[in-house]
Amino acid sequence: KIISRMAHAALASKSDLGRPFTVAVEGNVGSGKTTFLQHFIKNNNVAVFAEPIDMWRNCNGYNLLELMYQDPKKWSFTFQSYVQLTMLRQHQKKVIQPVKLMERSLYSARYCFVEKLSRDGLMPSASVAVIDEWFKYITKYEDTTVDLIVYLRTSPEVAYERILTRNRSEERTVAFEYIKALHDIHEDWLYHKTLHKCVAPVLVLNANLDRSVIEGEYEKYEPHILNKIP
Ligand code: DGT
Repeated sequence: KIISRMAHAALASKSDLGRPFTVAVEGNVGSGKTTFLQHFIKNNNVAVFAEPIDMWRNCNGYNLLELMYQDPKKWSFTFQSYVQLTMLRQHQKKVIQPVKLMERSLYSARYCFVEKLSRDGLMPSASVAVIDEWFKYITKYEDTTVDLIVYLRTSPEVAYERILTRNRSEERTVAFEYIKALHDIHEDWLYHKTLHKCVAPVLVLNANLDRSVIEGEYEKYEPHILNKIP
């Protein structure tokens, strides 16, 4: 019994030391997650994982992101299945740094994007059920722990303006109504906390600020983000 207790304690301390403080950066499409991540790239204590969008654009030669926007009824299940796999891989990546910063997570894929597709009737409930079974299995048996969510909070107008300016080819058909609805879902999940489970404490940042001042805002909250607040 004593040995088993010691083994248990050793395991517990290993996981305390071995798991990085994991931060998921969330926010609407166009909220500035990429700019936020760039701010931390030069920090040696932080492992930064950008969203696997290049993989979505080339899955064995198929641009799934484009297919999803072109014909969501036909392709959204395929796309979300692949998003779920690529996000799982991000969660699983081992790092040597004490802090792991991820752009989005398994959670926003399910709680924001699948949610929206489901509400719009673009993903049939049988497909949502299959995504959900995978989601439950993965989050039960894999370590997908998030310690902090940074919510880059924008107005839908600002997010939409940034999408128009960056002019990503797959997003040319995105309408303001879609961005507004996604905004409301993010708000209900991370701000009002009325939708789905909030898997970690949420740090809300004003991401409407202009690029020239936003760096200062990020610096102000850096100790929280890097788990330096006792
Ligand atoms: P940023 O830097 O805040 O402007 O970030 P974005 O807009 O580059 O990144 P994100 O994740 O908000 O959106 C990437 C594209 O993928 C966007 O067109 C929305 C689309 N998308 C559709 N379904 C999903 C999903 O389940 N997860 C993610 N992440 N993106 C999805």
